[in-house]
Amino acid sequence: MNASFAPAPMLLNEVRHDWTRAEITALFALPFSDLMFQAQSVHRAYFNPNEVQVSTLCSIKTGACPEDCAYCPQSARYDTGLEREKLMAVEKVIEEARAAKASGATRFCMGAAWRSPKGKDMPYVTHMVKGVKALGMETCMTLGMLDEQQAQDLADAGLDYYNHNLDTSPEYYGEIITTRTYQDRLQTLANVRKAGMKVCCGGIVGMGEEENDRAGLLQQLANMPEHPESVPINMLVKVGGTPLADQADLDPFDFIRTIAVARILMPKSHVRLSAGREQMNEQTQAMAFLAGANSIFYGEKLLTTPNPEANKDMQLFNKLGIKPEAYEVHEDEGEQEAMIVNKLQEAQLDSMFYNAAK
Ligand code: SAM
Ligand code: DTB
Ligand code: SF4
Repeated sequence: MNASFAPAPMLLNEVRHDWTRAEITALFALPFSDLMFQAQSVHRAYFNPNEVQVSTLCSIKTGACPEDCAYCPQSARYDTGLEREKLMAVEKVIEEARAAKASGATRFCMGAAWRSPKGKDMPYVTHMVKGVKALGMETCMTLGMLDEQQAQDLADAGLDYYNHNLDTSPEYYGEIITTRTYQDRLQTLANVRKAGMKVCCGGIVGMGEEENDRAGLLQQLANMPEHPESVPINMLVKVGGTPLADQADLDPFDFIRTIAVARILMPKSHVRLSAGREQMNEQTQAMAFLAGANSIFYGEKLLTTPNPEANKDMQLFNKLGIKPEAYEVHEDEGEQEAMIVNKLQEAQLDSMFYNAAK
């Protein structure tokens, strides 16, 4: 039999902002191989499929958050055993960023457990942005809701990205958060755009939502006037004490499908294989890269929960022939390239050592 199973050609160069729920649901319903083929075709039209961007997270203000996000270990409403901490000193944040750069990260993402920053916090966070940028890294922050002036102040300090997630579909949102509305989140995202920063916006899956909710989240993201440059897809990290601690696992194939559909809907965006990697095996992570994920959080901790060890990630990159993506507009690109090659070689040596010890 020699029938061809190539799907009908797609308009690969078209970036759309008018996706219907039915179109997105139809993508989710494709046979797995067909969905993966479409996602890979789109991915290869815009990106080198063997490059993955690496960011490191730093919790600059941990715990005691007044919001009630049902997934979050940092909400003051749930007893998760987390120690509350004050805002980290600017020098300490810069020191952490320096270490992240030395281990090969190109972007430093600073997160605070706030509903929104207070006036007194702004001078500290803008200094952090300036200090981290001076190291030659890209900067990202996630501090909760921002008004227009706060967004402008961060943009003026040189902040490259602001992360603010929609988390889930508008329909399911009320099951997860009651202390701020979907509209509040859209307003913050509009303020970030207006101030000229890049947007990092995605959500969490595995919170008991239905496939239609995952489609609804992606529809919201894909129909924004401009697609977020970065789209984190987090797998729920179940933390004891939170209302979602005993949530049933999402089937890994449903997770991969969400990544693939995000890739197809937002062809030019970096899709981030975000929280939840510590609980995933290498094969699931590799499949996420095949589905079009091209960014990860790198370093042993996310904000408060564990992430794979840096060396383990570099070993996985080596096995898959993946190279960390260099930061394009950077002056010392040569230095960065050398750092990345060095990290990959170190990981290779380590894995040889482990094999020898078997
Ligand atoms: N407090 C700020 C806010 O929520 O806007 C910023 C920090 S908050 C921790 C950043 C994002 O982390 C949340 O929007 C959520 O998507 C993600 N997140 C938090 N806890 C998580 C968990 N247990 N599993 C997966 N993602 C989580
Ligand atoms: C995002 O979408 N995921 C990151 C980042 N943006 C700030 C946070 C994940 C947090 C996972 C739970 C924790 O470590 O506290
Ligand atoms: Fe607070 Fe952010 Fe956690 Fe919600 S996700 S409880 S706003 S730290």
